[in-house]
Amino acid sequence: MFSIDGYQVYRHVCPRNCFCSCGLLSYVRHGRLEKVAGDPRHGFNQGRLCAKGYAYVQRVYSPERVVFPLRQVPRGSGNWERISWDEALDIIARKILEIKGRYNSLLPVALYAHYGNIGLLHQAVEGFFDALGYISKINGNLCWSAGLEANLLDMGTNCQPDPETMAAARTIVVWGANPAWTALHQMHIIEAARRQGALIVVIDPVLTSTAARADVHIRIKPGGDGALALGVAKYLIEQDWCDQEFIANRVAGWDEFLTYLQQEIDYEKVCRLAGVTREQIGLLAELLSQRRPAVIWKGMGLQRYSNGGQNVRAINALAAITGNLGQYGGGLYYASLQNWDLFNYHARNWSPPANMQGIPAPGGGFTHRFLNINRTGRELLAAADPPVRFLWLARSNPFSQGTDLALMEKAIKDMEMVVLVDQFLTPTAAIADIFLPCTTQFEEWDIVISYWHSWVAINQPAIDPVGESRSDLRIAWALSHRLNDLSPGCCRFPAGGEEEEWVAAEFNPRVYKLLGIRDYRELLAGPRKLQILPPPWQNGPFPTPSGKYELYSAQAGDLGLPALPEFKPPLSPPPAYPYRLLTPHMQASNNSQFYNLSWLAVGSQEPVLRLHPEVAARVGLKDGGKVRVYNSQGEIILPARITATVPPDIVVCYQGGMGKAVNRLLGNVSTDMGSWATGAPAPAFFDTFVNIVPL
Ligand SMILES: Nc1nc2c(c(=O)[nH]1)N[C@H]1C(S)=C(S)[C@@H](COP(=O)(O)OP(=O)(O)OC[C@H]3O[C@@H](n4cnc5c(=O)[nH]c(N)nc54)[C@H](O)[C@@H]3O)O[C@H]1N2
Ligand SMILES: Nc1nc2c(c(=O)[nH]1)N[C@H]1C(S)=C(S)[C@@H](COP(=O)(O)OP(=O)(O)OC[C@H]3O[C@@H](n4cnc5c(=O)[nH]c(N)nc54)[C@H](O)[C@@H]3O)O[C@H]1N2
Ligand SMILES: [Mo]
Repeated sequence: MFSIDGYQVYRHVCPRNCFCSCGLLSYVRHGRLEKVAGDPRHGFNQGRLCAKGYAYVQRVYSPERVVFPLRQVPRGSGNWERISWDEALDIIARKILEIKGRYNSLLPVALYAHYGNIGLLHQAVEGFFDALGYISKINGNLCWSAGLEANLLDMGTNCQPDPETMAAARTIVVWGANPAWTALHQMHIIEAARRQGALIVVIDPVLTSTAARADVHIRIKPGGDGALALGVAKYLIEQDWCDQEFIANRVAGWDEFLTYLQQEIDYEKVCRLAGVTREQIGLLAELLSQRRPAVIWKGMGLQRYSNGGQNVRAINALAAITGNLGQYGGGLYYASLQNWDLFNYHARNWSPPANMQGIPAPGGGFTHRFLNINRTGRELLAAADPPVRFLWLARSNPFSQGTDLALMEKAIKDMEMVVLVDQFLTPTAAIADIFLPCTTQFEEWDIVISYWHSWVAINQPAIDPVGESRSDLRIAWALSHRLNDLSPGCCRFPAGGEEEEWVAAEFNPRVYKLLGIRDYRELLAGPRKLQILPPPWQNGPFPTPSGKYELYSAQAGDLGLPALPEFKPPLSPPPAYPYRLLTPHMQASNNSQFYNLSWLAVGSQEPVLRLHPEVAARVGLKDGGKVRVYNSQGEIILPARITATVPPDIVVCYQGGMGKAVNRLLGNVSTDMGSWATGAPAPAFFDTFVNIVPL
């Protein structure tokens, strides 16, 4: 904390699920947060913020923010009444214990925790339930599983070069990402590279803000990326543009890959499947091999398909065979989990009391019952002996963000108690009995580790909790306290403590060394960067079974996947639903968050259906006219926005709009990969088809 112009200024870090994990400064006067700015000492955001960051002030004091525990009677009625924390915790603890006694098991208790806050101390939610016993856990995630698994198969790890070194690239291929909206501060680095002569290629079916800033926009057919990548690989080989030394020393499966390309890939097929031209194939091959170092950034949009993992593997192959892997200024980007692995996870790592039983674990002992997040509804319904009777939701808003919603609603009808910890009455709140209000990052201690860059920043509370809100950690302590009062020894999670000590407990000597500090409190003077050198894959073996980059992966074969990055087409539209519906991430929101803030009124909160002028003419729609969007899952009504930025066979509705869950239209098609890396595949969100009629 320091003082300036009559303000007390505190350091924070944005805990949203976002590439940037920005350093923040809060300006506080008379105990009130008055403004938020970027932390100039944070090397990634360098004092800048996105609009959402500045709008935090409005979010903290929003009249819609819930700051007292509430009970809804009956569920779904909107009839919420204020209750005390003591009452709320007592009701919940008694219910958990009663269920445990009735079933002689905690498996009827389920946890759905996602990425609404990625701070390490928020993992106390998982820690608390692990300390209680073996429960039913919604497993996997809605986000990046297919891409993570593809990278693991090819390279054995999910790490990437320092994104600041992208500034030294001569070619940057942004493949299925929209950083102008979703990774704002990386855009500054891309622009810096461009000023020094880098060429920027964007591969996206939509003319996005990122594509509009590029030198080349390749308007790929959705899910056709693998075909394009394999066409480029074939061209590279024909031109003798591959890095033969890298291939000879560092790559496994080259011969099998060559045979596959020769036998299965021809340019005509590639052009048809990917919707590209031969010139575009040639240009991409030339840039990646002749204009190095070249970066390929695989976005998460690209892998939200039933063939998403395979497509990521085909793209990875291009970076390997052109020798861009491990080259300073080049390489592959997706996510950097090497930094996540460094910390202690003190808040998360707790184990149940002795003698607890659960699902028999393969190696002996017991484990949780895991339910696939992409099929939450049907897996909750199918869970029997014992059934699921209690659900705790934290950091998650499945009725806006998830899939399989009609069945999830049905499954919840049979539950005896649903508890939601959040800040707002989200669409998910409708199915909750008890709402527990949580604090924001201005009201709690925390530490956030980026999955993109290597800056580490701390979060120091600047204001008292608003109303009676409590952090996820404090809620876990208090519930453990109440449970242990009622049934001594039933939960091993601590019943109280100091948040700051829990921050300290996440650090270890290795992290301190990499940060160049001796104590976490030094972070209060400014964020630090983990010094992880050299860039990944420059030297040494890949942590794969062969020690090489695996074009041919026997592990993939063992998982029932093709061993090579073969192209498998995505789903095609059935006759009744001729339009593919894309629902990517929005500029002015973070998933379902921020939609309710008027400060972000950039004309984007209200979801609209974007469609091509030809489609509008075909169905007889005017700009702004209401359109019914439907399929066998359900329907929603949206205003139409007519725009040639989307192709004629695709309609686009950016995800996450409060109250108008476009996800009602999503079925439960899965990505091809994800179970091995994260426990479950992710939803293939973009393999969704609809029809539209004007109203
Ligand atoms: N159609 C479609 N759907 C998608 C996607 C898509 O591309 N298209 N993308 C998917 C992806 S990539 C993701 S990551 C998911 C995101 O899905 P979620 O992680 O569920 O979404 P969020 O809206 O980020 O956060 C959920 C809730 O966490 C709450 N929250 C914030 N801070 C805290 C806290 O400190 N404690 C607690 N307990 N709660 C807090 C927020 O208020 C919010 O209501 O959505 C997925 N859904
Ligand atoms: N402002 C903002 N920032 C965010 C988020 C947010 O909601 N809002 N969410 C955060 C989270 S949780 C995530 S996972 C990331 C996601 O951020 P991104 O990685 O950018 O992913 P998406 O927004 O899902 O999709 C990116 C692009 O992929 C394109 N696309 C769709 N299908 C295909 C295809 O078949 N091939 C190709 N090549 N492109 C395709 C879409 O048109 C879209 O422009 O952003 C994070 N940052
Ligand atoms: Mo995500």
